[in-house]
Amino acid sequence: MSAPRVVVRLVLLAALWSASAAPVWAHGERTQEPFLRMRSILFYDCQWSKDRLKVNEDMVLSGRFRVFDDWPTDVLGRPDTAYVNTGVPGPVFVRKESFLNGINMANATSLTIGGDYEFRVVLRARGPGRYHVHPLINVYNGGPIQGPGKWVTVEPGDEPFTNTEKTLTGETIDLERYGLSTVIGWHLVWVAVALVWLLWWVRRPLFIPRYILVQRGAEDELVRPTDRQLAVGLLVATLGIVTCSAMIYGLGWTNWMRLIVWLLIGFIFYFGYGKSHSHIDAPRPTDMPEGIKMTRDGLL
Ligand SMILES: [Cu+2]
Repeated sequence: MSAPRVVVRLVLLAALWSASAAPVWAHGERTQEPFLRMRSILFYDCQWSKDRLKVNEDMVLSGRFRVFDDWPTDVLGRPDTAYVNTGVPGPVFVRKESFLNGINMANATSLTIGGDYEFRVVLRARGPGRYHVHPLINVYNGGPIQGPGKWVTVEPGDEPFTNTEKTLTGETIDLERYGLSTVIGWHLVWVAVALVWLLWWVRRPLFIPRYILVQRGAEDELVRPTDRQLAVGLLVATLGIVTCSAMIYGLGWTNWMRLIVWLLIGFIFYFGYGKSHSHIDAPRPTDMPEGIKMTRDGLL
Protein backbone atom coordinates (compact mmCIF):
# COMPACT_ATOMS: atom_id res chain seq x y z
CA MET A 1 0.00 0.00 0.00
CA SER A 2 1.38 3.41 -0.95
CA ALA A 3 2.20 5.97 1.72
CA PRO A 4 -0.47 8.54 0.67
CA ARG A 5 -3.21 5.88 0.85
CA VAL A 6 -2.07 4.87 4.32
CA VAL A 7 -2.22 8.51 5.40
CA VAL A 8 -5.70 8.90 3.90
CA ARG A 9 -6.90 5.81 5.74
CA LEU A 10 -5.40 6.96 9.04
CA VAL A 11 -7.06 10.36 8.64
CA LEU A 12 -10.38 8.67 7.89
CA LEU A 13 -9.96 6.42 10.92
CA ALA A 14 -9.15 9.41 13.14
CA ALA A 15 -12.22 11.22 11.82
CA LEU A 16 -14.41 8.21 12.58
CA TRP A 17 -12.87 7.91 16.04
CA SER A 18 -13.49 11.53 16.92
CA ALA A 19 -17.07 11.23 15.67
CA SER A 20 -17.85 8.27 17.91
CA ALA A 21 -21.22 8.71 19.53
CA ALA A 22 -21.42 10.48 22.88
CA PRO A 23 -23.97 9.07 25.31
CA VAL A 24 -27.48 10.05 24.25
CA TRP A 25 -29.60 11.49 27.02
CA ALA A 26 -32.78 12.25 25.16
CA HIS A 27 -35.93 10.72 26.58
CA GLY A 28 -38.35 11.04 23.73
CA GLU A 29 -39.11 14.75 23.61
CA ARG A 30 -38.02 14.80 19.97
CA THR A 31 -40.33 11.96 19.04
CA GLN A 32 -43.28 14.34 19.11
CA GLU A 33 -44.65 15.06 15.66
CA PRO A 34 -42.70 17.99 14.16
CA PHE A 35 -45.87 19.97 13.46
CA LEU A 36 -46.71 19.84 17.17
CA ARG A 37 -43.35 21.33 18.06
CA MET A 38 -43.26 23.89 15.27
CA ARG A 39 -46.85 24.89 14.61
CA SER A 40 -48.59 24.70 17.97
CA ILE A 41 -46.90 26.31 20.98
CA LEU A 42 -43.56 28.07 20.75
CA PHE A 43 -41.68 28.53 24.02
CA TYR A 44 -39.16 31.31 24.58
CA ASP A 45 -37.33 33.08 27.44
CA CYS A 46 -37.51 29.92 29.56
CA GLN A 47 -35.70 30.11 32.90
CA TRP A 48 -34.97 27.58 35.60
CA SER A 49 -34.33 29.27 38.95
CA LYS A 50 -31.72 26.62 39.82
CA ASP A 51 -30.21 23.47 38.41
CA ARG A 52 -29.25 21.91 41.72
CA LEU A 53 -31.46 21.57 44.78
CA LYS A 54 -32.30 19.25 47.66
CA VAL A 55 -35.43 17.21 48.32
CA ASN A 56 -38.10 19.48 49.90
CA GLU A 57 -36.63 22.59 48.23
CA ASP A 58 -38.51 24.62 45.61
CA MET A 59 -37.48 25.76 42.16
CA VAL A 60 -39.28 28.07 39.76
CA LEU A 61 -39.66 27.33 36.08
CA SER A 62 -40.80 30.40 34.18
CA GLY A 63 -40.90 31.78 30.66
CA ARG A 64 -43.19 32.70 27.82
CA PHE A 65 -44.91 30.98 24.97
CA ARG A 66 -46.83 31.98 21.89
CA VAL A 67 -49.80 30.06 20.57
CA PHE A 68 -48.77 29.85 16.94
CA ASP A 69 -50.87 32.03 14.63
CA ASP A 70 -51.14 29.15 12.18
CA TRP A 71 -52.37 26.73 14.87
CA PRO A 72 -53.38 23.49 13.07
CA THR A 73 -57.07 23.70 13.92
CA ASP A 74 -57.95 21.02 11.36
CA VAL A 75 -55.90 18.45 13.32
CA LEU A 76 -56.04 19.66 16.93
CA GLY A 77 -59.24 21.67 17.06
CA ARG A 78 -59.05 24.96 18.93
CA PRO A 79 -56.93 25.17 22.12
CA ASP A 80 -59.99 25.74 24.30
CA THR A 81 -58.83 23.52 27.15
CA ALA A 82 -55.21 23.70 28.18
CA TYR A 83 -53.19 23.80 31.35
CA VAL A 84 -49.68 24.62 32.44
CA ASN A 85 -47.61 21.63 33.44
CA THR A 86 -44.04 20.40 33.49
CA GLY A 87 -42.44 17.44 31.75
CA VAL A 88 -40.30 15.37 34.12
CA PRO A 89 -39.69 11.62 34.20
CA GLY A 90 -42.22 10.46 36.78
CA PRO A 91 -43.37 12.00 40.06
CA VAL A 92 -39.94 13.37 40.99
CA PHE A 93 -41.22 16.91 41.48
CA VAL A 94 -44.51 18.10 42.93
CA ARG A 95 -46.14 21.05 41.19
CA LYS A 96 -47.03 23.36 44.06
CA GLU A 97 -48.27 26.36 42.09
CA SER A 98 -48.71 27.41 38.48
CA PHE A 99 -49.54 30.79 37.02
CA LEU A 100 -50.48 32.03 33.57
CA ASN A 101 -50.09 35.78 33.01
CA GLY A 102 -49.85 36.13 36.78
CA ILE A 103 -53.17 34.39 37.43
CA ASN A 104 -53.35 31.22 39.51
CA MET A 105 -53.79 28.48 36.92
CA ALA A 106 -54.09 25.19 38.78
CA ASN A 107 -57.04 24.39 36.53
CA ALA A 108 -57.36 24.39 32.76
CA THR A 109 -58.10 27.48 30.71
CA SER A 110 -58.61 28.38 27.05
CA LEU A 111 -55.78 29.82 24.98
CA THR A 112 -56.12 32.44 22.25
CA ILE A 113 -54.56 31.58 18.93
CA GLY A 114 -51.80 34.09 18.27
CA GLY A 115 -51.65 35.03 21.96
CA ASP A 116 -48.49 35.43 24.02
CA TYR A 117 -48.49 34.09 27.54
CA GLU A 118 -46.17 34.29 30.50
CA PHE A 119 -46.06 31.22 32.74
CA ARG A 120 -44.54 30.42 36.10
CA VAL A 121 -44.50 27.02 37.83
CA VAL A 122 -43.23 26.31 41.34
CA LEU A 123 -41.85 22.80 41.69
CA ARG A 124 -40.85 21.04 44.90
CA ALA A 125 -38.16 18.39 44.62
CA ARG A 126 -39.48 14.98 45.69
CA GLY A 127 -37.01 12.29 44.57
CA PRO A 128 -33.21 12.50 44.29
CA GLY A 129 -31.73 12.12 40.81
CA ARG A 130 -30.83 14.04 37.67
CA TYR A 131 -33.78 15.01 35.53
CA HIS A 132 -34.53 16.88 32.34
CA VAL A 133 -37.15 19.45 33.30
CA HIS A 134 -39.36 20.93 30.60
CA PRO A 135 -42.22 23.39 30.66
CA LEU A 136 -45.22 21.76 29.09
CA ILE A 137 -48.70 22.80 28.04
CA ASN A 138 -51.34 20.09 28.05
CA VAL A 139 -53.84 20.80 25.30
CA TYR A 140 -57.07 18.88 24.96
CA ASN A 141 -56.83 16.86 21.71
CA GLY A 142 -53.25 18.07 21.22
CA GLY A 143 -51.55 16.17 24.02
CA PRO A 144 -48.60 17.46 26.01
CA ILE A 145 -46.64 20.08 24.06
CA GLN A 146 -43.14 20.35 25.49
CA GLY A 147 -40.80 23.30 25.66
CA PRO A 148 -37.03 23.17 26.01
CA GLY A 149 -35.48 21.05 28.76
CA LYS A 150 -32.72 21.64 31.27
CA TRP A 151 -30.87 19.15 33.43
CA VAL A 152 -31.63 19.60 37.11
CA THR A 153 -29.95 17.64 39.89
CA VAL A 154 -31.94 16.79 43.00
CA GLU A 155 -29.84 15.77 45.99
CA PRO A 156 -31.15 13.78 48.95
CA GLY A 157 -32.64 16.06 51.56
CA ASP A 158 -31.94 16.22 55.28
CA GLU A 159 -35.43 14.88 55.92
CA PRO A 160 -37.82 12.63 53.96
CA PHE A 161 -40.11 14.37 51.49
CA THR A 162 -43.22 15.97 52.96
CA ASN A 163 -45.98 17.81 51.15
CA THR A 164 -47.91 19.66 53.84
CA GLU A 165 -50.95 21.74 53.02
CA LYS A 166 -53.46 23.57 55.16
CA THR A 167 -57.04 22.60 54.35
CA LEU A 168 -60.04 24.95 54.33
CA THR A 169 -61.02 23.58 57.74
CA GLY A 170 -57.68 24.67 59.16
CA GLU A 171 -56.20 21.22 59.37
CA THR A 172 -52.59 20.73 58.30
CA ILE A 173 -52.10 17.51 56.38
CA ASP A 174 -49.17 15.83 54.65
CA LEU A 175 -50.45 14.94 51.19
CA GLU A 176 -47.58 12.51 50.77
CA ARG A 177 -49.03 10.22 53.44
CA TYR A 178 -52.61 11.44 53.78
CA GLY A 179 -55.05 8.55 54.13
CA LEU A 180 -52.29 5.97 53.97
CA SER A 181 -53.60 4.11 57.03
CA THR A 182 -57.00 3.83 55.33
CA VAL A 183 -55.38 2.38 52.23
CA ILE A 184 -53.40 -0.12 54.29
CA GLY A 185 -56.46 -0.97 56.40
CA TRP A 186 -58.59 -1.76 53.36
CA HIS A 187 -55.81 -3.81 51.83
CA LEU A 188 -55.64 -5.86 55.02
CA VAL A 189 -59.42 -6.41 54.92
CA TRP A 190 -59.25 -7.79 51.39
CA VAL A 191 -56.10 -9.78 52.14
CA ALA A 192 -58.00 -11.40 55.01
CA VAL A 193 -60.94 -12.24 52.72
CA ALA A 194 -58.55 -13.68 50.15
CA LEU A 195 -56.74 -15.72 52.80
CA VAL A 196 -60.00 -17.24 54.00
CA TRP A 197 -60.73 -18.28 50.43
CA LEU A 198 -57.24 -19.68 49.84
CA LEU A 199 -57.08 -21.49 53.18
CA TRP A 200 -60.46 -23.07 52.50
CA TRP A 201 -59.08 -24.67 49.36
CA VAL A 202 -55.85 -25.68 51.07
CA ARG A 203 -57.76 -27.22 53.94
CA ARG A 204 -59.95 -29.16 51.53
CA PRO A 205 -58.43 -32.38 50.12
CA LEU A 206 -55.14 -31.26 48.72
CA PHE A 207 -54.24 -30.05 45.30
CA ILE A 208 -52.65 -33.17 43.80
CA PRO A 209 -55.60 -35.57 44.28
CA ARG A 210 -57.82 -32.86 42.88
CA TYR A 211 -55.51 -32.48 39.91
CA ILE A 212 -55.68 -36.21 39.31
CA LEU A 213 -59.47 -36.04 39.41
CA VAL A 214 -59.40 -33.28 36.79
CA GLN A 215 -57.09 -35.41 34.64
CA ARG A 216 -59.63 -38.20 34.87
CA GLY A 217 -62.39 -35.87 33.69
CA ALA A 218 -64.14 -35.98 37.04
CA GLU A 219 -63.82 -32.28 37.83
CA ASP A 220 -67.56 -31.98 38.49
CA GLU A 221 -67.04 -33.94 41.69
CA LEU A 222 -64.61 -31.31 42.94
CA VAL A 223 -67.09 -28.54 43.57
CA ARG A 224 -69.41 -29.66 46.30
CA PRO A 225 -72.49 -27.91 47.61
CA THR A 226 -70.44 -26.74 50.60
CA ASP A 227 -68.01 -25.02 48.25
CA ARG A 228 -70.86 -23.24 46.55
CA GLN A 229 -72.21 -22.17 49.91
CA LEU A 230 -68.85 -20.82 50.95
CA ALA A 231 -68.57 -18.96 47.65
CA VAL A 232 -72.01 -17.44 48.12
CA GLY A 233 -71.10 -16.61 51.70
CA LEU A 234 -67.96 -14.80 50.61
CA LEU A 235 -69.90 -12.97 47.91
CA VAL A 236 -72.50 -11.86 50.42
CA ALA A 237 -69.78 -10.83 52.85
CA THR A 238 -67.96 -8.84 50.17
CA LEU A 239 -71.10 -7.08 49.00
CA GLY A 240 -71.97 -6.46 52.63
CA ILE A 241 -68.59 -4.85 53.34
CA VAL A 242 -68.91 -2.62 50.30
CA THR A 243 -72.51 -1.60 51.03
CA CYS A 244 -71.94 -1.03 54.74
CA SER A 245 -68.81 1.01 54.10
CA ALA A 246 -70.59 3.21 51.59
CA MET A 247 -73.35 3.83 54.15
CA ILE A 248 -70.94 4.41 57.02
CA TYR A 249 -69.07 6.96 54.94
CA GLY A 250 -71.95 8.91 53.55
CA LEU A 251 -75.19 8.58 55.48
CA GLY A 252 -76.99 9.38 58.73
CA TRP A 253 -78.58 7.38 61.53
CA THR A 254 -81.72 6.38 59.57
CA ASN A 255 -79.50 4.39 57.28
CA TRP A 256 -77.80 2.80 60.24
CA MET A 257 -81.21 1.59 61.35
CA ARG A 258 -82.03 0.26 57.88
CA LEU A 259 -78.69 -1.45 57.76
CA ILE A 260 -79.16 -3.17 61.09
CA VAL A 261 -82.73 -4.27 60.27
CA TRP A 262 -81.80 -5.68 56.88
CA LEU A 263 -78.70 -7.28 58.33
CA LEU A 264 -80.81 -9.05 60.97
CA ILE A 265 -83.32 -10.19 58.35
CA GLY A 266 -80.40 -11.43 56.28
CA PHE A 267 -78.90 -13.33 59.18
CA ILE A 268 -82.22 -14.95 60.10
CA PHE A 269 -82.75 -16.03 56.49
CA TYR A 270 -79.20 -17.21 55.99
CA PHE A 271 -78.76 -19.21 59.16
CA GLY A 272 -82.38 -20.39 59.20
CA TYR A 273 -81.94 -21.82 55.73
CA GLY A 274 -78.43 -23.12 56.39
CA LYS A 275 -79.40 -25.01 59.55
CA SER A 276 -81.70 -27.37 57.70
CA HIS A 277 -80.12 -27.36 54.24
CA SER A 278 -76.39 -27.38 54.94
CA HIS A 279 -74.41 -30.24 53.41
CA ILE A 280 -71.40 -29.58 55.54
CA ASP A 281 -71.66 -32.97 57.25
CA ALA A 282 -72.78 -34.87 54.17
CA PRO A 283 -70.65 -37.92 53.25
CA ARG A 284 -68.17 -37.43 50.45
CA PRO A 285 -67.41 -39.74 47.55
CA THR A 286 -64.38 -41.91 48.06
CA ASP A 287 -63.56 -43.00 44.51
CA MET A 288 -60.06 -41.58 44.58
CA PRO A 289 -57.20 -42.95 42.47
CA GLU A 290 -55.51 -46.12 43.62
CA GLY A 291 -53.25 -45.47 46.57
CA ILE A 292 -54.70 -42.08 47.50
CA LYS A 293 -57.66 -41.95 49.80
CA MET A 294 -59.38 -38.78 50.73
CA THR A 295 -60.88 -38.06 54.12
CA ARG A 296 -62.43 -34.92 55.47
CA ASP A 297 -59.12 -33.98 57.06
CA GLY A 298 -56.90 -34.58 54.07
CA LEU A 299 -55.02 -37.59 52.76
CA LEU A 300 -54.66 -41.06 54.19
CU1 LIG B 1 -35.95 16.43 28.03
